[in-house]
Amino acid sequence: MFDYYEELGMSRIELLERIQEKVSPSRFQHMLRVEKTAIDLAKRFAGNIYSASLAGILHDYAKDLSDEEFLQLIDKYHLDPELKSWGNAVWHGKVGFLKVKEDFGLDNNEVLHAIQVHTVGTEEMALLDKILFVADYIEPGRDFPGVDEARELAEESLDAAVAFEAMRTIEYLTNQHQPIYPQTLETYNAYLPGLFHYREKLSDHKKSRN
Ligand code: DGI
Ligand code: FE
Ligand code: FE
Repeated sequence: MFDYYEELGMSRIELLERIQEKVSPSRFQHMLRVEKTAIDLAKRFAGNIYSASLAGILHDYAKDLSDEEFLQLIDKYHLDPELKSWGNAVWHGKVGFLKVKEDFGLDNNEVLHAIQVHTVGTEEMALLDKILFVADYIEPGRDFPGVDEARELAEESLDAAVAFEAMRTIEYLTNQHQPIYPQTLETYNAYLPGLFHYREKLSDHKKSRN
């Protein structure tokens, strides 16, 4: 773990204290687990460990803001007013990354972008975007049907894991009769071939062993 974050000009202890002031204890523990998982994925897929740490520890920083605060921030940051028709699930990433930027003076676009798209993904995800998106889904505290399959996919293929997560999220949201943010569908469409490709490779591999 890092003792000091140069870009923030603060120690890890100070950073953790600042985060704890803003989120519930259980949310804070989740953010620590996502950080650890993101670092593991960065090691596995040759990503930047420092960025994985920062993105992981900060990704849900805005999660406990009130709806009223988000609506004000959308105006303050001059974001598309259409965003106002969504809710916390979409806002804490799509608006929250700018709150991280403001509160910490963070200027690292790689990290900020990963936070921006950590819930809904996007068509063309950078390595760190995929690492955070998947780490958030598979961190060890998660327990829902399909999480073990997601963990297995993430051992081998980040693209396949991104597609699987987008697919399961869409299934879940439609079952709950919830609206799907269009960017979530774009992520699914863009990464689905990655899941097919991975599964074909896997079945070829099994055939060649038989
Ligand atoms: O913030 P976390 O709970 O750690 O995880 P997250 O940022 O991936 O958010 C997950 C929640 O967001 C989950 O309740 C489903 C919801 N969500 C994800 N994509 C969409 C969405 N909600 C709506 N309405 N539309 C989406 O496209
Ligand atoms: Fe989140
Ligand atoms: Fe999260």
